[in-house]
Amino acid sequence: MFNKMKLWKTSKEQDLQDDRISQILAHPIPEHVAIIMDGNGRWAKKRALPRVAGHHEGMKTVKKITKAANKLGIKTLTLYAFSTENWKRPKTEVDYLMKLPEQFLSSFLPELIEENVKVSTMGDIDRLPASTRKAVDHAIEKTRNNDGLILNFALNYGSRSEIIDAIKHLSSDLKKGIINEEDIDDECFSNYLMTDSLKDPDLLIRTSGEVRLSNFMLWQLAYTELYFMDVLWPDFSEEHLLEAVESFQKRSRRYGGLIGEEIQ
Ligand code: V07
Repeated sequence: MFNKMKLWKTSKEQDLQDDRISQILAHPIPEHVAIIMDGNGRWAKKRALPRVAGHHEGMKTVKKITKAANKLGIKTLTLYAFSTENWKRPKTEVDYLMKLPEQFLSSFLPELIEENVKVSTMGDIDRLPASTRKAVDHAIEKTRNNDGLILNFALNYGSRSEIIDAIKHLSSDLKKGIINEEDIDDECFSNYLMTDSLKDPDLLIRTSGEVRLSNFMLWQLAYTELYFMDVLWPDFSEEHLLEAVESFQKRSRRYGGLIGEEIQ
């Protein structure tokens, strides 16, 4: 129990962590890491707290992991913050979730600007409450020219509807003669998705022990390394991120030259 509650590291522990990071930095880092941040409700339940307390703690973890990802030189961090399915939750919980982007940004935007982080979103954000949209649009605008870590929030996102929208848009472009049937291939189709400007994730992490994709980036995850962890999202720490990145590095070393050939 005491160990769990420890909030700081001794200088020896810090040195060990720094060595571990140096080792990691000596090998290829996944450029795009996507995370399904699961287990917030369960974290709260274990403590007899309301579910929203878990979401709030989860938001604090987002800040911590953004800093850690930036430190590692990860180029894009995509976080599944709100799915199209999440509207089915009780109204009080949805209302609380919709306030989290504002809360997060009111305390953290100056640091994001300072750290050269660029905020972006994917999903239908027009359906979010006006105040949430306003805060998110403001953050996107303020970080527009930053060229460091891309912090990409999936908000009101669902992968199947993303694919259907892409097909509708593509078939309309076909009818208009903007593209020809012969032009349609993986790359062409990818340009119609919400991730058109991003490379596909190299590593997907899902916390909380569920081994499912839950309608998240189905097209983009075709060749991604998947890493499922038992830890609940509010308990997810920099060490857990390092563990996932180390596992990614071991797997890519093992496949060696095969990536892009037989294995895929
Ligand atoms: C949300 C906290 C993390 C765990 C998962 C669910 C709850 C950060 C944001 C956010 C979104 C956009 C933005 C800045 C911050 C957020 C929602 C939920 C809806 F520009 N955390 N977080 N948004 N949770």
